[in-house]
Amino acid sequence: MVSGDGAAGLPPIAALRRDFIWGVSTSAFQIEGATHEDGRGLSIWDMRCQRGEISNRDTADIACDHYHRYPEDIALMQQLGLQAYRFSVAWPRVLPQGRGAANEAGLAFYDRLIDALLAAGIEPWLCLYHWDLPQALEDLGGWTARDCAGWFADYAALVASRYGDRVKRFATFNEPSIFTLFGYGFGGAAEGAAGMDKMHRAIHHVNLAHGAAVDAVRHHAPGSSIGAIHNYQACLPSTPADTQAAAICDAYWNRVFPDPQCLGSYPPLLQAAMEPYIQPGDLERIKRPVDWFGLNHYGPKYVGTDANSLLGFGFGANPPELPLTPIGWPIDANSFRDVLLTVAKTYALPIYVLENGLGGFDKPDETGAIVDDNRIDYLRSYIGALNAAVAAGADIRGYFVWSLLDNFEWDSGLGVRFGLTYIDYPTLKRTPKSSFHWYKNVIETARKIRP
Ligand code: IFM
Repeated sequence: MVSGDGAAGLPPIAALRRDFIWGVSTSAFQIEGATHEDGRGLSIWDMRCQRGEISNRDTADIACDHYHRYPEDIALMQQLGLQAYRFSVAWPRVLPQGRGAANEAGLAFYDRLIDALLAAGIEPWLCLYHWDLPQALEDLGGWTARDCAGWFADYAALVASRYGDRVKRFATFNEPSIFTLFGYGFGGAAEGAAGMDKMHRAIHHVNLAHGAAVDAVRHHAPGSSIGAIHNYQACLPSTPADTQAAAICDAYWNRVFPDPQCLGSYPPLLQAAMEPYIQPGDLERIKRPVDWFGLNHYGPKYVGTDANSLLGFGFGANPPELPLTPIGWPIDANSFRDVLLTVAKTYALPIYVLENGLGGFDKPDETGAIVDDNRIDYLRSYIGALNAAVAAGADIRGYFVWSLLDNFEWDSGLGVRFGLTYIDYPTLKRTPKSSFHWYKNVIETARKIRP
């Protein structure tokens, strides 16, 4: 155990393990840029950008230009004193058509990245899928096609056999519930048209893909530590009349992936909806042994009944007393503590918090400094809640801030900023924000007081 309570402005960390891992997370499409370089294929998000469906008609063609500037970004990670860095591999960069011939130039980029991380003493955590499905596969039905599970397993095998000598932490999917819910349920994302049949199919095929990828990674990268990353937030009724809507939201948002993956069954509320897609042996194919539970958390969701939504629910009013982030997300660190305890109890796996952070509209002040005290306050209270969950018995082994850099925030484009580092998009200059220096201090303190 370490003791950091009382340090000025720092969160309580006394309950954390000695080997607790401090990190940051990013994803390929959001930071890499170079979307047309070195043989990369197109993804469904390139197409959404090309269709002009992103706020301000932004694209991720350059984003943070991490593809070229990764040495500078690793220097920032070193400055932070990070132990680990979670990134994703862009499937269309290494397999431009999603399957078939691999792209050596794309594979070589991740060799360079991984080697540079290891040389800097930072452990690479590799996520296979952070939403950038190759468009060539979308043309064949994407996640609504059962074959997509096999395409994903082949891709996982390629990645694990290429990097498994150096990478020991693999995640299959980042937030599968978010891209299936928003892609097919609400119908407002890159996966295409909405429809309940499409959504349930996609959910089941992503679950099958997860199970197949776990097996592929175990086989090609023996000894590696494998998990999936779930966006898990309390789904609460906006009014007493919304209780059922909130329960359905909880089943889709929080449970429809981890339940079959870790417990071997779909949540009871969705059992009937999922039944038509389940073939004999599928639940065994999905529930493959994993080593940890990756948890992304931002704040509770208040849910309202909505007869006009395919799903029967939408987002309702937040309680007026709850503070909001600049982009309107509720801030409630106690809810984070409760979610951590629920996940620890339900799935009985070691937990790594692999995303947590605050989205805003940060701007440099007249001196050029980016003072984001609101982000520091948020992170401090959430790390404190994590410490409280550990003290109450949850096995939590690491915490990763979203994100190292401001980046392409999906439909919101480049306008919404989650970074510890400010990106001036016209020049691509990186400037650490106040929160960067604060997080560095948290990590330094935690590591110093370890015996
Ligand atoms: O930017 C996203 C990330 O890609 C997935 N989790 C939530 C973040 C903030 O919206």
